[in-house]
Amino acid sequence: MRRSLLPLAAAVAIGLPLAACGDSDDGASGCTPADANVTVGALESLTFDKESYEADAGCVEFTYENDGGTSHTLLIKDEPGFKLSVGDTDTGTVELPAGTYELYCDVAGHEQAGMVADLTVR
Ligand SMILES: [Cu+2]
Repeated sequence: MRRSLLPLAAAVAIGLPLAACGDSDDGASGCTPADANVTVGALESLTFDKESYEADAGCVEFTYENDGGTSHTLLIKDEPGFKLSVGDTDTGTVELPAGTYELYCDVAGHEQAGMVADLTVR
């Protein structure tokens, strides 16, 4: 009897963390964007599609689009709760007060190659 319960326990143990991970990924910061959507493109030349981006203060939704076949990430310096990864496209929200921020890709070597951009939040 004991033995037959083990596979079920294992499935539950494996299944729950996966579900929790998916949930936290969807609602990364939990804020609901007004209509401040910033679209950032990752180019095969290891740069973003612009040198600077702008957003309205508050809950900012980012759409990250990959133009090539190399995997990229999108992070905001000093905002450790926010990270997007592509792939193809990814979206996420983050609460940002007015200020100046720096966007970057943390794939090894990409920031040094030029995957950095300014973000001005007004
Ligand atoms: Cu990159």
